Amino acid sequence: MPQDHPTSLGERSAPPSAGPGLEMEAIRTHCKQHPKAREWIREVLFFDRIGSTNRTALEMAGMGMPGGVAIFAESQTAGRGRLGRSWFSPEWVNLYCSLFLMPHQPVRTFHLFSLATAVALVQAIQRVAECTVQIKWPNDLVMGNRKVAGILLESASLGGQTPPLVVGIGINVNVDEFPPELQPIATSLKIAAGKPIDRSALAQEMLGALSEQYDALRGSSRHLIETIRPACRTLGKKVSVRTPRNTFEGWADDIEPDGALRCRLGDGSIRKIALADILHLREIGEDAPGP
Ligand code: BT5
Repeated sequence: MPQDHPTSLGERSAPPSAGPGLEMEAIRTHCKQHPKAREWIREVLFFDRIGSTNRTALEMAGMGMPGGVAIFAESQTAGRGRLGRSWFSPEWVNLYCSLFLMPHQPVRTFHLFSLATAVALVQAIQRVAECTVQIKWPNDLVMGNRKVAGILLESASLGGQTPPLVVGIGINVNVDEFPPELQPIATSLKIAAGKPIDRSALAQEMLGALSEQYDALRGSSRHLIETIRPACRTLGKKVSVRTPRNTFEGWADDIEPDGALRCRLGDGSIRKIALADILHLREIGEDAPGP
């Protein structure tokens, strides 16, 4: 059994002086009472320390457990980002959460959950921290040029059954300091707002907003794409894009109904980058020239 097997769930030590722990009952109650959250999340689990909330969520899926679970941890020892990168996860100050879902939607639409998550986080952060964050397509939330949150979608093959979807969310809420390599590129809501942010309130708002956005995905993606456009910092920027096949530069023009980024190249041709294909996107930082 892995050390952070779900049977140990709910056992938490008293929080240290770093700050109060997440208010488990308040978050669970909010989920039960929220009209959409109670459809999407039937159980909320808490750990003091875990390897990776995403890893545990995938293990639960692999064991055949039913989806609809939100897993929170106060710290992660092996928090992960995309493509084998790591996620800095200091204890008791931030939010680390994974949702283990079994969406009754075609697998090809799973990537839209990444954009829906980004929109929900923008809304929740705006409401609780009163800070404006922007989306850097496809999975970063930024303030200025600094990253404040990241999203990691993972899935697994369960032999013929509908695959599970794990949505991992890391938000730098009240962390004051970063390791040297992150100092130039990361920030937290507390640093931006100049005051500590109520993590439990943010967790509640986040679960409600996520459920509403996921619910809206059952219809068309039109509303999601319309919502994301004004919040997406990448649009209108010159970008350098790396995919498994090539690297190129172009202007980020728009987001397609399937979530792909539409880029206009120097020769006027259009290239669409699917959410599944993006390895790296760097904004070159010029505004798009007029038509
Ligand atoms: C992401 O990856 O941005 C997705 C991060 C998802 C983290 C959550 S926490 C809960 C759940 N459980 C997990 O194990 N993971 C998820 P990516 O786009 O690959 O960005 C990773 C890069 O961001 C790293 O290579 C660093 O440069 C930078 N980074 C690492 N930790 C950071 C932090 N706390 N804040 C800002 N930037 C960070």
